[in-house]
Amino acid sequence: MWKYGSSKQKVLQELRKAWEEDLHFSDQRILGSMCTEPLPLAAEAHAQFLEVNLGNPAYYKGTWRLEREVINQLGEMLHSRGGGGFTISGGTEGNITALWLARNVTKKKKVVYGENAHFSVLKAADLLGLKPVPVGLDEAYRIRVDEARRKIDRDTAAVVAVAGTTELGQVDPIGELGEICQDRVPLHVDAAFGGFVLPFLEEIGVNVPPWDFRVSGVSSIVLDSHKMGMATIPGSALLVRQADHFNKIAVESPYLTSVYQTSLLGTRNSAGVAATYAAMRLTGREGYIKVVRRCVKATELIAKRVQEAGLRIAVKPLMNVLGVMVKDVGAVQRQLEKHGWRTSAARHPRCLRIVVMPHISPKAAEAFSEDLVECCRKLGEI
Ligand code: 0PR
Repeated sequence: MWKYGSSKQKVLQELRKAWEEDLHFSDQRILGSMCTEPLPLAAEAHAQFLEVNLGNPAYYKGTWRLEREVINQLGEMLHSRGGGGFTISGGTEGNITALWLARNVTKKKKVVYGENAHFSVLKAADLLGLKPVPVGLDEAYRIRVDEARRKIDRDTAAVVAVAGTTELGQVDPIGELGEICQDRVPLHVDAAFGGFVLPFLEEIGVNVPPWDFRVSGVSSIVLDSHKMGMATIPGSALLVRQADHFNKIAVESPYLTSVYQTSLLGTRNSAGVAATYAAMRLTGREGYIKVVRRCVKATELIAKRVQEAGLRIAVKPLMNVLGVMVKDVGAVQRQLEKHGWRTSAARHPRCLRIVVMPHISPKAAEAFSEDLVECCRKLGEI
């Protein structure tokens, strides 16, 4: 493959072929992904900053300023007062870094998390040598506070709660967990998905349970701009209440323009930072409110249609993730795929998982619910 170079035209043809084999959000058929089509301006910004490496910040003062502005804006949105943070590649890096910090600050050995947590928490535990301590879920698939209270002990390095669970978009009882953890154990909030949804739901007047830095026990929050932020992949941020904690993961980086590096990654994605900045500046709070409102409305429409047809939903959706209870999830997914729809499956509870991202128009949501009901009828689910 590599012996001789090819013509530009040939390479472009090969790329085109691969692109055509992929699915595309713009076809409005994907309801099984937490990502979406990035805003065109975000894509433009991404392309403009391809060579930048924030791992060597003094070379890139402009991009570094964009990063600071993104972090400050997000900090304000999450009611952080004087904390710190930096941009990262996604929820996985955020969860790993937050638990790395917690382990080094506390020097303890266990991580307590709900069975609704994203699997990246298990990756982090494995990498960091932390013992995973899972906690069961309540009837709404949120972490059980009483069980968590019992399982948090003097060896606990961190508790992980989720604001916008991957499977159902639920928010753990973070207010109550915060009271338990306060001044005792770091409480990390995984808002990879919910971070760009919950602040705007709150502004619409939805009763959102407390989850951000207003809960005084919360030590860190991760939120992804490459999900509901409509920026490019990889886009995310880790915010912490106490910036000096970063010293606990600092490594000397003598040949770079910074003396210490406190990020997991060395060469750091920076195009995603410019894209996040562009998406946030262009959209603004009002814009995100509109997007969130539209996605939640479409989710509610699907929930209504399937319930009218006699199907049960896992739990009333708070955000744009919906679980539909069917006996044979795989069979329903395969049938939907024949109509071109891509969905996914959840485990807690076992159900069809539908994520209604900004690329799904109200019309597409309507068409999807009709096909879903029809497929379920055909398969004897209703
Ligand atoms: N935390 C939560 C709550 C998440 O939902 C996710 C990803 C992560 C952490 C990890 O984030 P990164 O994947 O950015 O590191 N949730 C989705 C999932 O695993 C990600 C996804 C996105 C899946 C697009 C499929 C897809 O097409 O289900």
